[in-house]
Amino acid sequence: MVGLTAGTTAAVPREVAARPLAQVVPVPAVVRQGGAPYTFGEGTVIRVSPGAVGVGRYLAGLLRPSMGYPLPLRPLGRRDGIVLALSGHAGDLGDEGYRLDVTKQGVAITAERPAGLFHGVQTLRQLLPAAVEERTPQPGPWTVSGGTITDVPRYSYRGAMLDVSRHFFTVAEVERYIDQLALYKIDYLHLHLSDDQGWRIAISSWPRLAAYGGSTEVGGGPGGYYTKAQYEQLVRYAASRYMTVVPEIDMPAHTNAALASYGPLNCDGVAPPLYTGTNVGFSSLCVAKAVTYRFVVDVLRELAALTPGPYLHIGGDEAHSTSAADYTAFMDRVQPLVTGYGKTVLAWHEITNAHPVQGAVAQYWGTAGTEQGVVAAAKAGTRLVMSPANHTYLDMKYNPSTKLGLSWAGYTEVKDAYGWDPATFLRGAPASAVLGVEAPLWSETISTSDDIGYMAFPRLPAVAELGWSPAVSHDWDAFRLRLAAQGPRWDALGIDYYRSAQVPWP
Ligand code: TNX
Repeated sequence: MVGLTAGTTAAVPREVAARPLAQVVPVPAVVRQGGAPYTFGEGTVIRVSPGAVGVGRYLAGLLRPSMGYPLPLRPLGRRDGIVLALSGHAGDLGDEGYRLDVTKQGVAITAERPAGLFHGVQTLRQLLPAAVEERTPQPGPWTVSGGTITDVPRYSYRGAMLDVSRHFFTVAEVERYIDQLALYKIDYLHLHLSDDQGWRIAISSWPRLAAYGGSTEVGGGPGGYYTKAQYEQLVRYAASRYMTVVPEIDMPAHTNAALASYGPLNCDGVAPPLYTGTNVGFSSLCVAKAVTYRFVVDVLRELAALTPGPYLHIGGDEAHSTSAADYTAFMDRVQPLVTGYGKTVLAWHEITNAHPVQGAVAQYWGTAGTEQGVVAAAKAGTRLVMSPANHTYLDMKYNPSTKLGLSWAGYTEVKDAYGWDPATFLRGAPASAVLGVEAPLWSETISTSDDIGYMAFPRLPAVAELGWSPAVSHDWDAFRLRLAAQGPRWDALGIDYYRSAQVPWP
């Protein structure tokens, strides 16, 4: 169905037939292929309900440069062209589901909420030829197969994490990743804002955190940090893609950048030097000192005020330099501060060694799936975001010759990223405890947008599909074919993806 057409100079092969409606990642829940296809033209309009203007503008912005059509926005009326309609009543589609109907007259996307329309638009985008992603006029034709898709997510939390601490990423670089994630219906962006190597968010009451603690990164580069205005810009940009930012301040370990910025935070009162290496587990806040909690209160208060989303992530991982008693005391004292600011506690799964507060969410990053403390906490009501490192860690090397990345959790090919079930991975934990999945990208070895693209693609779409598509649709042989069809799209988007030999790229 994809063929090279003589005379096409574009790098993207011209597609000569409309693709099947199921050739989408994540695969939709229900697909009924049939009936006449729709072909965009000079006269195609985008009809929107009043609540769908934003999504309509976004769709027009995606399609106009490559199609070269005016695609004006119009109010709902005749059901021709592209229709983005909010149903206005609660039903089976929920907060994020959508229905997409393709007939000879047009493409109608219906949802209960704008987020559902937005996800439907991503499906429509993937049903169009890859050349639609180019930013200059392309030949077309722009045809979508006839039929109906009804689609709802398996999990409400489908996250991606970017570590902006080990290497700093600019607002533009993060926004670029947000756009790439949106294509796969990711709805949470977890920003790892602090670690030993850098503090990346301005805190007014403790200004040296960013000004000094943010002044370097792994390898000794200049680092950087987000001003409050820049962070708010990221939050807004993510929201425009129906994505919620989850900010993380990692505590009590992974805190060298803070400890270097303020001597009094150290038990001996002496600030250590900034750190630009890649070891973990050597730093700890001073659990016994009162100033530690003044610091935590100020940081969480300012971060909560900047963050409209429900979660504050407080880290809690790899506290190898904090005694078990201190760890428990610290986590138990800090969690109520988070809830006191009206936020839900999210933390790495070691929090289950302390006492997770009511409503807390533990992010599981183990590899074995047998950690009994986490299982017990899940049985007692702690909810789980699943990020098993040997399946979802986008910083793991694909194979021994991958230039970027680490390998402590094993080499992770795309088949490994796809080959697990979030509901059963942690054996003995109730499936109902699982809130969703997340693919973290740690950045010890990652420093550019190209690096992000290479490590995230094609594995991020694999994890995204586990988070969105129904468990019964899980099928590696079908997935790899759908994934293969994404390759030309990534080429058009300028994503330097890993051309895994496991995938039959066109
Ligand atoms: C473990 S997983 C870490 C990070 C590292 C990562 C590298 C977790 C919660 N902590 O500090 O960056 O491994 O893969």
